[in-house]
Amino acid sequence: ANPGSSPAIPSRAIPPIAHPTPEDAFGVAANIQYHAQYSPHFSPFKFEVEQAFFSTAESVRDTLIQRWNATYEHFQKSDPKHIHYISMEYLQGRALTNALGNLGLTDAYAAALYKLGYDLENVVEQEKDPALGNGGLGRLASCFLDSLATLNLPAWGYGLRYKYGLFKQLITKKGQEEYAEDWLEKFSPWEIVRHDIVYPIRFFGKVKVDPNGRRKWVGGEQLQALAYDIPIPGFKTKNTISLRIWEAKSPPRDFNLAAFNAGKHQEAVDLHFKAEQICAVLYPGDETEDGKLLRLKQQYLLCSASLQDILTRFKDRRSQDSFSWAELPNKVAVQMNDTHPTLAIPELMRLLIDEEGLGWEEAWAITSSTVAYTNHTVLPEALEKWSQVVMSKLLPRHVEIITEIDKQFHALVREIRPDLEEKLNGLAILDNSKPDKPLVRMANLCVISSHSVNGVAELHSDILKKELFADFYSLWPKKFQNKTNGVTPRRWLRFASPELSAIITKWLRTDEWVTNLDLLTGLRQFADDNQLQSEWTAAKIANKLRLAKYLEQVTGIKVDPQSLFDVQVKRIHEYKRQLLNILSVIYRFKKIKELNPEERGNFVPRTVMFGGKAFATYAQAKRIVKLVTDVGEVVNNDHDVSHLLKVVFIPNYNVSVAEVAIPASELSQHISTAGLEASGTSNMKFALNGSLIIGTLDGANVEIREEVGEENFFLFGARADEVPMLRKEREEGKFVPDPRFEEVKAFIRSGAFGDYDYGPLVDSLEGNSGFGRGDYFLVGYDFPSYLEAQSKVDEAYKDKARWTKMSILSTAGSGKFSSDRTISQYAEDIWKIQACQVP
Ligand code: B1H
Repeated sequence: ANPGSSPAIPSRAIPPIAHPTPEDAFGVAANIQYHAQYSPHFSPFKFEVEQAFFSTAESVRDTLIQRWNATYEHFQKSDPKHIHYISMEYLQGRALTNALGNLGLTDAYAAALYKLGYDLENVVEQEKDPALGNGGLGRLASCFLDSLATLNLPAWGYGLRYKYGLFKQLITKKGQEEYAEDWLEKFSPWEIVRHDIVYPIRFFGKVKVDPNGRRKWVGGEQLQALAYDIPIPGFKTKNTISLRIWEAKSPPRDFNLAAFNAGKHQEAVDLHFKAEQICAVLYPGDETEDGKLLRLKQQYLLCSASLQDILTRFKDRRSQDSFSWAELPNKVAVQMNDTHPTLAIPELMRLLIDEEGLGWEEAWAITSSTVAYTNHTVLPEALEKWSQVVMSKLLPRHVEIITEIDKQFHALVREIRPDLEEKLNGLAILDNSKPDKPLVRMANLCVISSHSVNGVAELHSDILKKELFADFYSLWPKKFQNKTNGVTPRRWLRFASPELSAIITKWLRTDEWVTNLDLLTGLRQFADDNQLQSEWTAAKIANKLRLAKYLEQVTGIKVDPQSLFDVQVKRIHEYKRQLLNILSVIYRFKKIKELNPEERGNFVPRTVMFGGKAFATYAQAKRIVKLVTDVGEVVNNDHDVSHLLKVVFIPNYNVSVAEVAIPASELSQHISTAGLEASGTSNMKFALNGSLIIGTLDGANVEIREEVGEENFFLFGARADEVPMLRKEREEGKFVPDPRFEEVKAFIRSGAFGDYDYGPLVDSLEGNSGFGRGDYFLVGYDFPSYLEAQSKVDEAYKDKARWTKMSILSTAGSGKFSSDRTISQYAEDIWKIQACQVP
């Protein structure tokens, strides 16, 4: 038997047994009790809330397993083309609420738990948030899986089973501190280990030529990839797909018993430890370049295991006599989530040529019509470039293949576009411009080898065509596409804000919007209706109270639920400009201080919330976190100001925190330097939840503004096409800073926020040139227009009816930003796959 045989066609099958989850509360309660007793994880008769969570999850899992098996059995029979989404990151968030909601079992389980003495709300809080991603890119992958399942598309997600996800962030007097996030501390009830799905993985070694002239990679270190599957249920459909995550394991024979018995304990466990290290931690970079060999090993493990799995299943589904590899692109699509899984390209070539015996031409035709690439950033420091020396050692055969692809690319350009020949140095995969440090450019490999290259918002895709990949675009214009990101309306509206969802359903007279988000436009006609407005405000207040309670729990800070809730949550990065936000908060603080008590009465009270993690070695980002907390310390304890302004840093921002913060927000900040945020996806979640955006014309903001209406969007700042000119003017010493900007910087330098040295942070906003100096991200240039936009926010908030109308219109205009729309477009334009619904 094939080592990776699909579970759907075992040679000795067990008959499926009846559905074990009766759908009434008594039956559900009995099923939960059954698991507490017979799938125990704690001492007998213990049924604390933690055991209640695990038993509830296991009970729900019974239903998921049944649907899951039915789904892949159905796919197996129908043999449709499948999409395989390969991503180094997933930010799944908690699964219980989502699973119950998608299955339509929330009420039954809430009632059952009540009978057993628990509130569903408290039980779901027990679940650890698996944070196997850094930010937007990982969360996008998870939203995509939700949509793939809901749209009944034949799909697999592939990722890695990191033992430790993104670090846990603590905010202390020192600023951000990082701690290991052990999501598997006890275990995850959602992952199912597939002991029969194991593939060999090789590192290092060398390439040997056999007597027939065939090249083969041999020797080196060998280990194994073991599959764990996580069920992804669709909403109101039986279809349930898999997120398959790989764990690195040493081959069993490598536990050296002889050495162990001879007393060499260390030697014996070394190999185990070495293998386990590979998936120990999520690479903690977000748009930074770091942590070399281990990261490359992770990337290769993911690509090799996933492709071996994909090819094994493809072979299983073909009949012996009509088998043809040429069929692969008609049955298999592979999407690479950024360049992190680029090794899928040479690995597919290697498997086809070295293992299956295909010729180069045939393998190339198959590979390049199977793989597609999504670019998520234009930041130069995030464009992956690997050392050829390192890669040749770890993956010698792959470097041979990459070199051949590069050679053929050169020949092609010389043949069809001789005018581009002088640009070949920049377009090539292998960068040999620095002889002592030759590099492999992963993005170029992706563009050259993929049949489709897409950006994640219209502006970003335009920048790819006009700037980053302009010459490639001139070579292959049809390859380039846009697929504006989206978010799942299930998790981000239906479940995160049940109050608002109920109101929407009531006014639209249907809950179809949950799977057809364009229906939200139906709210527009009621935007002025007093009744809807008062219901809308009440729902918002309920969400604000929930967040206020949470903030008090985790920070001890009490906030005024009547104040304007202003939120900026995302990774901390200079280009995202949390600094612009906090500078304007400082300005606001100073102005309030200068007012007399009567004038203060006119001031709109605000609670300004920040959240997000800074890369552990990104000093400037950590200074920003520290500044926000220091400003909070001063502002929140100032008796003249604290009733009008509070500044809160929400610690450990993650999916679960987002689910509380976003529905409570009234204003949200998406204020990156134009041209640098590829899309953003939280902007979509906020708009969907009726939170107005203050933002620049960047990423998906551009499209959100078009959809919600420009009168419902607080726009400011330079446009992307102005940025290069502005930087140049600055270098020429032509920039004249606004006095208010100078005032705020001087105030920080004066030590108003304690004795921490903010010099390097303020310095970065001054001078005339250079990265990190000379205000590369144009905070100073955008500051005045930002303040002006903030004044408009205050004015608008004073008129409650106007604000509520804008909020309703924001939700009403958010239909485009469903990941269902995004995934339908990928399915049709790139993957050429069709729905295959379980009857
Ligand atoms: C995005 C990344 C990213 N773009 C490198 N690029 C990483 C790059 O670990 N690394 O090395 C990790 C992540 N992440 C984000 O993708 C964009 O900044 C957002 O604008 C976009 O919305 C999101 C999803 O497309």
